[in-house]
Amino acid sequence: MKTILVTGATAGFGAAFARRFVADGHRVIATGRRVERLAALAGELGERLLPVALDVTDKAAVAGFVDSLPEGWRRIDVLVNNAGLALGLSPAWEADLSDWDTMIATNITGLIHVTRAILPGMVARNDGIILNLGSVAGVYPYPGGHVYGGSKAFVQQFSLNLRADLVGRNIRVTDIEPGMVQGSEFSKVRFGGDDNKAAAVYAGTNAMVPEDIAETAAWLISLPPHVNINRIEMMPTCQANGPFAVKRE
Ligand code: NDP
Ligand code: 8X3
Repeated sequence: MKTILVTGATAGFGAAFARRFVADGHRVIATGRRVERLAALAGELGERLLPVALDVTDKAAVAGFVDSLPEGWRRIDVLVNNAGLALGLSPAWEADLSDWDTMIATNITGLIHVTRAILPGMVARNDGIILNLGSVAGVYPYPGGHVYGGSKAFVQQFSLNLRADLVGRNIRVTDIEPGMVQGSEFSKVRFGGDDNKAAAVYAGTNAMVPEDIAETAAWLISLPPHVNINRIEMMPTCQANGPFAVKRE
């Protein structure tokens, strides 16, 4: 049984990770800002789920997070850096700067602060797994992707560089890079709560679902300790990377 910290467990992938890990016999520290969602998850999953409010952009709370946990929960075997968001899809010159700041604060600064808070314990025990949620957006550019894609490219390179520091240690790091996933709140958040715009993103597709990503995470943490998957890129069969954009006169 592993103790698994999941950031952003109040919706989407994070809630699916929590459900899958508990079903597989692990314990989950489920975090996020919406405490009522965490309480509902605890009600659903029982005592192997510990709900703890955590805003990953709150640097002081992140720094004190491990010490704030109840005794018996402080040894974190697996960190799932899942909390993240995209805001807006307008072209860069029209994008809202505060949206850019929020994406950087959450997807980059939040993720590295959480990692920096959890990693020393893993190094001291010479044992641990870190799963970072990157994205195909960190590999393939698309219009309106600008800072979101840039933040996920950071997550990919940060993950690979962590492994460079950790070589020879029993600590694994994987960048999970999903493509189109329906059934989370990702597009609703991106479009400021507009359900119709969010639904249109997935109309007529057979996109992946959060449980597909949870299945992959469950497989990753079940691998023999000497096996590190550096990056894993996932798309539904209805999606592929396209040709270069060429503007012709
Ligand atoms: P959701 O919007 O459904 O879930 C995002 C989660 O992140 C929520 O639980 C939210 O919790 C949490 N979160 C956001 N900001 C913060 C914060 N400041 N502090 C703590 N938690 C925060 O999105 P998904 O489940 O789809 O996305 C999960 C991850 O996967 C993200 O990193 C996303 O970029 C990535 N991803 C998503 C894809 C998709 O198509 N859906 C594809 C590829 C990657 P709360 O608001 O309660 O704090
Ligand atoms: C989410 C996938 O393609 O909407 O990271 O950016 S995409």
